[in-house]
Amino acid sequence: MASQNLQSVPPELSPDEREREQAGQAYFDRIISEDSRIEPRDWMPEAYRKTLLRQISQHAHSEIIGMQPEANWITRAPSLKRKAILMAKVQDEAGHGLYLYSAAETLGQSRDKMMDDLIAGKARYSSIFNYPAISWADMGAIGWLVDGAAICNQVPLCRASYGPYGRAMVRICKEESFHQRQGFEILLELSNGTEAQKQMAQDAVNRWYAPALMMFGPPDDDSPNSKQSMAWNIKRFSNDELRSRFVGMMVEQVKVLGLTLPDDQVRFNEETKKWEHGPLDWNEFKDVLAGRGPCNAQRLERRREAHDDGAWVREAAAEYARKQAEKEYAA
Ligand code: FAQ
Repeated sequence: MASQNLQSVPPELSPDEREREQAGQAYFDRIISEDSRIEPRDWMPEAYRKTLLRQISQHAHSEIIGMQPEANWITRAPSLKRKAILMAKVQDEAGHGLYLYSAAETLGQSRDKMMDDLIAGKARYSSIFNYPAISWADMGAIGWLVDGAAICNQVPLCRASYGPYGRAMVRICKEESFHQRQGFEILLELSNGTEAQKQMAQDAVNRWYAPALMMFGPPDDDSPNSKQSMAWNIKRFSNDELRSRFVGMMVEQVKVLGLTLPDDQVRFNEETKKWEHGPLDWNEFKDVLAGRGPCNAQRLERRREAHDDGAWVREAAAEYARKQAEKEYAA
């Protein structure tokens, strides 16, 4: 692999530049083969930088857009305690977005550019956030299933080969674990409540289950990025592998909830030692990615409004920074 990469060094470079590129590539290959970390100032192949930027910026956008389905319920939380918890959770998601935008910035992309791409509808964010949250039980299902899937996908990313990404993921995963527990607890309380409350919890699980499984991305044979991302130690497991682990976790937890998964084909395959699930509607997934999900337009519109509403904050912060710099210069 290393020799293939060396051959890809552009021939038009001067001999000095070529030598530097080759030394950089050799260093990069050694770090990856030792399962160690690449840091922002290290030489890295352009394709590695672009892959990271793609994944980290999409991830950051997901956290920010992902605030919307739950923020929608803050004013309708059933008690003051629930309201305080939900507000804290939504704020945590904003924090995750900020750590991730900062990690992406170390790859040479400005946050403004990333935000512009999101608002212009050019950037991806997780498919899951294009589904509506229509009852209070959805707060439970989002915490349990969506944060649960996020943890399953993101714990291995704590070992991602790019230092700033892996380190950001450590803190994010700790907070996501708390989020999952609070979602589980909402569902547990509803499930142990009246028949109507239990039904509301089951309905939420029924609606969020398949979209949560699709969060892991397309099946392995339809995942163009996985192979290279795994060779670079960015992703550690394939999309299907993680999806199967997630199903295995949920199948046990749902029993404690006294609810069921809306999938009668879940089973542990003794031969492959993997959990299997029923078919997923990948056409629906493609539609959501193409902008035709139930809430795509609404999510982007809300993001644009929030961006416009925040213009005065950005202007004030820039002005404050300018005045501080002026003071320092004068001192
Ligand atoms: N949604 O070749 P692959 C959260 C795209 S955070 C939309 O398999 P890759 C916390 C993919 O980008 C949730 N697009 O791609 C929270 C690629 O398109 P591109 C976000 C998707 O990168 C909870 C194309 O399909 N988590 O939930 C999706 O190797 C509650 C081909 O796919 C992360 O971002 C999808 N589900 O694997 C917040 C984790 N799946 O870019 C608020 C980090 C695939 O070539 C409330 N990311 N695509 O145009 C990853 O682990 C990976 O990027 C995957 C996709 C696994 C998502």
